[in-house]
Amino acid sequence: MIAVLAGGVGAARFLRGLMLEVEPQRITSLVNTGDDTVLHGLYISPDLDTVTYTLAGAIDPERGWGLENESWTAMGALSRYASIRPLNSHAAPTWFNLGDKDLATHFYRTARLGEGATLSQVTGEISEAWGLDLNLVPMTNDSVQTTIKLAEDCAAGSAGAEISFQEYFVKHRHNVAVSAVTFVGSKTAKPNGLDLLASADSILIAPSNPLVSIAPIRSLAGVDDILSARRNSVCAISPIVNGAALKGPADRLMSELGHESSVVGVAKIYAPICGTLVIDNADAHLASAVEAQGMRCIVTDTVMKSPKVSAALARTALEATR
Ligand code: FO1
Repeated sequence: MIAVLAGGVGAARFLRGLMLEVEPQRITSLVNTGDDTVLHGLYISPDLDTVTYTLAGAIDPERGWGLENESWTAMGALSRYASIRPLNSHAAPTWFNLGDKDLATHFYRTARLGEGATLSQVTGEISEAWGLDLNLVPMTNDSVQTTIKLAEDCAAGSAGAEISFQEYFVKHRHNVAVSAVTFVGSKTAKPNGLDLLASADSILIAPSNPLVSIAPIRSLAGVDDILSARRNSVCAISPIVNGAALKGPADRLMSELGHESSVVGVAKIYAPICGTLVIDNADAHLASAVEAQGMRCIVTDTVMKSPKVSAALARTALEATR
């Protein structure tokens, strides 16, 4: 079995490549749920949705989230209520966009959770409905909320405030200074997939944000212990290329939270739990600095412009764990 620790877009593209290399039934991906949110009473699981829609070939390729050929009639109709809601009400939020077809996923997930199903069960059902053969597993069935503390000098008018990940990412377009990230609930949440991590032939860490996509999974009890004990079977792909994130705020967050925004910064974060770091050709000159962190370093093309590049990257990562 192959275990993959995953966030959103980068992980989805990586998994698409991995599925070209090995039978999907052999892959189990533990997906971050720290980004999950409840809006309009609907339980939304953005990373699980992004992975599911991408692997089903239904993701909107431009946005990298939500469904292609989407319509937005329900969101448009919501603005009628957003304009009259009382000042202290949070009803009818229009800053988080839910497409008409996408709503069906959140309706189904919410209804099934309401019937007492676990998030794992519902995730399996949604995955089956989209025809996926790999095993998608939420990192936990319990509530873990990635919470962002805004810096004191933050320009957003809410300096020092603690906000949800989606408020940070979508409402503020991750364009605000951050002083801390916490995973509320992670100490008591029961992790999924510990047995799998203990027994998998290979454990791959997808090119996802180390601080807000992979760190929530690592924050769960026992996960880092298993990974560090199995370090030689763990291979990560750096989401930072040439000092920058290909998508999202990983580079900015790394700097703001005291890490070097480079493959060396990524190596320092992963060195205790991971034997090999795969970095892009653009960072070849930093390979020895990565190895100085006590990791093996592999240099290759990590920019997943096509399924072919993703597949080659997945093959490289797999070979590193053998
Ligand atoms: N990302 C945005 O930038 N804007 C949105 O309005 C938005 C809506 C949305 C709805 C459902 C869903 O599953 C994902 C959605 N995302 C949106 C993406 C998502 O919030 C982020 O990409 C992840 O949380 C970061 O991994």
